[in-house]
Amino acid sequence: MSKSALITGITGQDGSYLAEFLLAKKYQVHGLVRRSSSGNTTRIDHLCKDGTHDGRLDLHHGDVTDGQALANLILQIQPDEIYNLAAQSHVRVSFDQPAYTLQVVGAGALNVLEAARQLQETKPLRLFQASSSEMYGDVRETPQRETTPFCPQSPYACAKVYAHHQAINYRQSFGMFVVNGIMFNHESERRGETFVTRKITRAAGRIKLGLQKKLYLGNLDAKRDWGYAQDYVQAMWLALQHSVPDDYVIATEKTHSVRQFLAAVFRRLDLSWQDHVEIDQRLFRPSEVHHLLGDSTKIRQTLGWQPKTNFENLAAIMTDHDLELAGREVYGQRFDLEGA
Ligand code: NAP
Ligand code: F7E
Repeated sequence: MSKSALITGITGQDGSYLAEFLLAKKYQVHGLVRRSSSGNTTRIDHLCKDGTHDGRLDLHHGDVTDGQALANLILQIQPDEIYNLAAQSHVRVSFDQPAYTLQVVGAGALNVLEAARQLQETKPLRLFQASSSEMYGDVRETPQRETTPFCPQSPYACAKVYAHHQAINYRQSFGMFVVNGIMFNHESERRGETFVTRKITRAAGRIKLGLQKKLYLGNLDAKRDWGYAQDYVQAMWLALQHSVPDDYVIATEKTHSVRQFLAAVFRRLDLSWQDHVEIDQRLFRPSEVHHLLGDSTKIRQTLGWQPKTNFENLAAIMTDHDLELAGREVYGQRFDLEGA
């Protein structure tokens, strides 16, 4: 019998790749989708076409802040696995909407855990909680590993710390199979356009084709351990297939600055970033996380996971994708790098 999984946050970057990954493994996939007055399913629309995946994708309206409805849904669909990816995931925005971020990221995770606990009374299940390298914040050691103390620097990171500890608490108190994946930054051509990597690749493609002139950025000195989202959803799945639940750092073990990402992208398009980038003080954060670098020894040794996509390839994949997107704005059809 095939397994079933519920993905909260299925319309997001990771949720859409995870849905593809699980469908390819013949799972029955359930996705929680927020009601929206305009389309929020663009990343998964290709999975929803009639006849694809033998009807193994079911979407359900819901919201992780609505605990009762969420519990009803989980008891109804009885998933073997739950991936809690739902979040207000933008760190800068969390300073403007701290209480909302706490509701979704913190209380939302608690609602998922509590619903899973109710289901576990009649059926075993496994739960992945999307934890974040932002929890390390003002880092206490480098590289950061599972035992590194947290020092969060934003409302988002504080809420993730809460969810992380609740996940451990449910594992210890109720014997539940709950895994925290402490994921370092991971990007893709599906990354939201206000995160720095995608903001850069979108702008660079448009600048190359004369659609815009300037790109406004904040702190170029921040360093991140950047990986590719498709590699990270494989890690999520692997973590739930292991015999015991545990917490894992998921990272590439390489760090680069925003400036280095910027240079890689503009170089690929034969452009000079210095001609186009302006620093806007409004894009600096009230409190910055300066330098993140993960130590993923545990997941590499225990689960055999390793990332397949390095920093240069990530920048290239995103740059080429967004040049083509800009090309469609100009030509309304497929556009190749060769033609740029
Ligand atoms: P994302 O693209 O921002 O997607 C977030 C998803 O959560 C979207 O599907 C969004 O729905 C949904 N969502 C937001 N509020 C919700 C609510 N109240 N109820 C139900 N769903 C809600 O994020 P991502 O990059 O895929 O990240 C996935 C998870 O990993 C998040 O928990 C994030 O915090 C965490 N994480 C990400 C990274 C990273 O570098 N990407 C690193 C560490 C941890 P809409 O489409 O309707 O907005
Ligand atoms: O910022 C700097 C900014 O917003 C990266 C989320 O997925 O990863 C992500 O959080 C760095 C920061 O991602 C701009 O100050 C400069 O130092 O792309 P970001 P993030 O804050 O690292 C973690 C692991 C998560 O868990 C989160 O959910 O880039 N930066 N100039 C800028 N950042 C943005 N967004 N925009 C700028 O113009």
